Amino acid sequence: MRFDIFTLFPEVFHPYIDVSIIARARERGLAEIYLHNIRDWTTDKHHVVDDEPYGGGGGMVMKPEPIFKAVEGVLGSPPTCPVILLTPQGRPFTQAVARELAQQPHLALLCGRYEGVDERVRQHLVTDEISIGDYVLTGGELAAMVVLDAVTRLLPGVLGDPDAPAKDSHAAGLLEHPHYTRPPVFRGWEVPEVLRSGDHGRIARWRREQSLRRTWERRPDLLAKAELTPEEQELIARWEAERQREAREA
Ligand code: 9D3
Repeated sequence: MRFDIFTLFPEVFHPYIDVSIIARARERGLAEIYLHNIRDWTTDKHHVVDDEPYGGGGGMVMKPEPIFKAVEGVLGSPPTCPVILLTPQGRPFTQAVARELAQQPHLALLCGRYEGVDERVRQHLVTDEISIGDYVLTGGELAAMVVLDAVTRLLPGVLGDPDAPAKDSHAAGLLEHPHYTRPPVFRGWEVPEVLRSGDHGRIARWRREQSLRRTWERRPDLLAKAELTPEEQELIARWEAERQREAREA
C-alpha cells in the first residue's frame, strides 16, 4: 500500500515510521510512505503557506495554492486515490474505518495546521475527512500517524500472526482480559491460579468473563453492540442486580 503524506512538518514522522511495525512493513515492501513538505510547493519569495481569514477573527488559514500544487503535483489532477484531510470536523476514526482504508492500494493524507485549510481545499481536492477523537491537537500530523499505524498493521503480512487483526479487542467488540507473564509472584502479587492451571477450557471461560466484566465496567457502550450468549447476558444481569443492591444499601 502506498501513502503520500502532505504536511508542513515531514520531519516529525520519521521517529515513528523509522521504527515500529511501520518500519518493518516498509522494509518488507508492504507499505511505501512518501512525505511531502507543502512549503516546497510555494512559489513566492518567502514561501508563505498561511494567510489571514476573510471576515476577520483570530488565527491563520492554510492557503489553497501550495496545497493544490503539492497534491496535484505528486498525484496528478485530479488524484485517483482518496485524499483524506485530518481535521477535527472529520468523521470519527474507528477500527471499521481503518479496515475500510486498508482495502485501498493508495491513500493521500493531508495534515492541516493553524485554524485549518481554505474551504476550497475541502470542496475540490479532499474526498474524505477524518478526526481521531474529541480533543484538541495542534495539527493533523499526529492524527495522520494514528491512521497510518492502524491501517498499516491490517495489511496482509505485516503482523506475524495473520489472524491477529481478527482477535483485536475492538474488532471483537469487547475489551481484552488481563494479561500476565513471569514471574508467577512479583512483590507478593500472584498471577491468578486459573492461568497456571493448564486447563484451557477454564482459562478461556475466565478470560471471557474478565473481558465481559471490564467492558461492562468501563465501556458499556461497547457491550450494547456485542454479540453475547444467553449465559453471558445472564451473567451481566446478575452484575446489574448486584450493582442495584449495592446502590440501595449505600
Ligand atoms: C478555534 C477553534 N480551533 C482551535 C481550538 C479549532 C481547531 C483547529 C485546528 C482545533 C484543532 C486544530 C488542529 N487539529 C487537527 O488538525 C486535527 C485533530 C484534532 O485536533 N483532534 C482530533 N482529530 C484531529 S485530526 C486533525
